[in-house]
Amino acid sequence: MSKVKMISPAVPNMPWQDRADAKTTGVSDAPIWRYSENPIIGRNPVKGVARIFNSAVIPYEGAFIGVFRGEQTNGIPYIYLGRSQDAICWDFESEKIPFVDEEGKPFMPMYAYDPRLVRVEDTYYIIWCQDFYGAAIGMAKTTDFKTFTRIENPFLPFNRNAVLFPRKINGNFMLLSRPSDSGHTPFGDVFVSESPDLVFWGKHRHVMGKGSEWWQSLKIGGGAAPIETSEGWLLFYHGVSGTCNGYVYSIGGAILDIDNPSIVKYRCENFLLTPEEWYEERGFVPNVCFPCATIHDADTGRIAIYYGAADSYVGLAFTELDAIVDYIRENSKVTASDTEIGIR
Ligand code: BMA
Repeated sequence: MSKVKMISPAVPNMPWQDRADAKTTGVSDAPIWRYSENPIIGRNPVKGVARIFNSAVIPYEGAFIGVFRGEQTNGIPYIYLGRSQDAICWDFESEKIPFVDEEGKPFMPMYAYDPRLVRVEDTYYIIWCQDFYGAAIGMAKTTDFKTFTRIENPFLPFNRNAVLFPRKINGNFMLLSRPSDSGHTPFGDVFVSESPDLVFWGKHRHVMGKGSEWWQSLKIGGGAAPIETSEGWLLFYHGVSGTCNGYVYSIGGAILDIDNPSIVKYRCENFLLTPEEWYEERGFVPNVCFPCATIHDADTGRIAIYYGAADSYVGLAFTELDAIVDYIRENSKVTASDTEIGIR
């Protein structure tokens, strides 16, 4: 039983491997380790799909379901549905998710990438990046994973990395996002916006900016849906370093205030995971660890982090709630722009 309480359902069948059994390399002393059988999804996983990465999974009806960024062989990314008994071996649908609009007519974005999957009350929401006269946030909902109804884009272009909170806060849906440009965006802070109905969005607040630490000094972006805990919202996000040889994406950790998540309580100055293994360092885009989801069990405090690796594979890493919260707190460095309410 952990000291810090996780406020979410128990998931006793979640994937897990003890640190002692995992193959852990480490420049990092963070309490996080990779699954020894990584990557869990290799190349050419579906006919016509060259790579799956940056994908999100969730417990569903005693097993697991997920939305996967599938880069087709023509180079255009779309979202594919996958199912799994153990959240490690995945079976994918051969066709991309057939969205419909609110009138039931087919809707297929020009492209769709980096999906997140979040349950709020009895509905599952998929949030991704799609074209809206430039890179913007797409959104859809489902209750049965058969009908996927597109909701209108929440924000103007350009924006990416939208992550919904798993419950309403003070009666409103809350969405993290990262305003951007329509290219490879050499800047970026995380903001939060709220909505009573997923149609009208406002009360935009700055959550946290790129850090002075070099691993996150170019830009940051929300990662997995925040995990509700007795210490606040535990957020795994990505931080980017702009080196002379390209961007390097690492995983960072922060804890946001439970009632007002624009306030950062703790933010770890060290990365938690950075590209070190072959599948993170070598691929379509080298040196990328890009978290998009966690599966976590309230009874044990175990957390499995799903991350895209080198824009080519999906990797799995594990941590425990008490240890990761302690590590983030012990190594926390927050700035005035982190701790303020985020309105100007
Ligand atoms: C970002 C996004 C991610 C990708 C990353 C590294 O801008 O497009 O999908 O993983 O770049 O290429």
